[in-house]
Amino acid sequence: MKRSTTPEIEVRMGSDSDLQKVIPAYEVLEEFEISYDLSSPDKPYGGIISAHRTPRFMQRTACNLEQKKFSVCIAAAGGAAHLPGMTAANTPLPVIGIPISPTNTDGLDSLLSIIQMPYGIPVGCVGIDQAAQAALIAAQIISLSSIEQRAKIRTYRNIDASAIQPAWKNKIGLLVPAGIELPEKKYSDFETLLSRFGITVEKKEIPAVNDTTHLKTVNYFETEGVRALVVLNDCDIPFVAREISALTDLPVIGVLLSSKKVASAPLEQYPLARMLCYYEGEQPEIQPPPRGYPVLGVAINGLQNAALLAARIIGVQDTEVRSHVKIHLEEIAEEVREKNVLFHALGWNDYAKQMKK
Ligand code: RP5
Repeated sequence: MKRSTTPEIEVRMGSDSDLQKVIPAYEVLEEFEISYDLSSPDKPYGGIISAHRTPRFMQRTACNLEQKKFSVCIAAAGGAAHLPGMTAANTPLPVIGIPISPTNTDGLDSLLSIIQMPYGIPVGCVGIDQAAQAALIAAQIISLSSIEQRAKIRTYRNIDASAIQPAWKNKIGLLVPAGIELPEKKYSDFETLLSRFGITVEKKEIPAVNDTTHLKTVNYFETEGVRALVVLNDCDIPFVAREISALTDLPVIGVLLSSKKVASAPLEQYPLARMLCYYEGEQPEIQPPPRGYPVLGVAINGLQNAALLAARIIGVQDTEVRSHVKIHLEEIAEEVREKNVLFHALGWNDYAKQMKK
């Protein structure tokens, strides 16, 4: 284990019963010699931290992650998996959630608890039990400014390592597969939100099914120096983000758009689960590459949180963007406080009436 007084990644899990499933994350971090956690006996960071059973410890350590110079937090939890979300609520760092499948469910409860975050507090969620993917994306995020480290990751993931461009623009790429409708208003809200963090976005349409255009588009964005890709998916084509993630070491954020309710289904047919993980029986062209699919999923229709997650990712290297993330967190807290003042001033009845207007 690589120890350092300023580790880069914190790995927290809700219970020691999660440990077996988290081990692949440690293995990937060690493979890339990335230091994690702080094991001082009085003030440890990382390890077993429960959002429910040790709420104050969870909150104190989450609040101090930035000051302790961590760059990314990986948080694993199962069942009513609140650890990633509550950690993200207390830090401006990107938080990657690993939904753990508890022994008596298939993990859909954990996935939904982690991914369905409300506006304002993004968590990037990997597939159920996909701990290695979480560590890979964490490695990708902290390596964006190091050509050497990026080459190492790309070689490990079987991606051409000779074609690395220094990713150094406050810009992201948005990939819209054919057949997925992105209303103009949603796009302009996304663009406006990103602009508050000093981040620009370029939109490109791509075919829904993988062909050479996918690689060309990814190469274009890599050359352009973007620092993350946001890829849209829908219930019929929930795997585009995964396909894109197989082509690049840029962090890929997957958003599932749906105008209808996403009906519950067996795990292997549930679009959110499929967006993040390969299931047996899918079309042969989407076989998992040797190192899987490092995709960070956000809530259904969570385009705004995708923007906020991208801002947190860019904020790892850019202190100005990080400051904007902190200001934004304060603003959304203030909005809730103001609503509560009005709620008490009007009473529940009139408050409900003015909400309908
Ligand atoms: C969650 O509850 C943990 O992350 C774990 O997955 C689950 C069960 O915890 P134990 O009862 O096994 O400690 O908070």
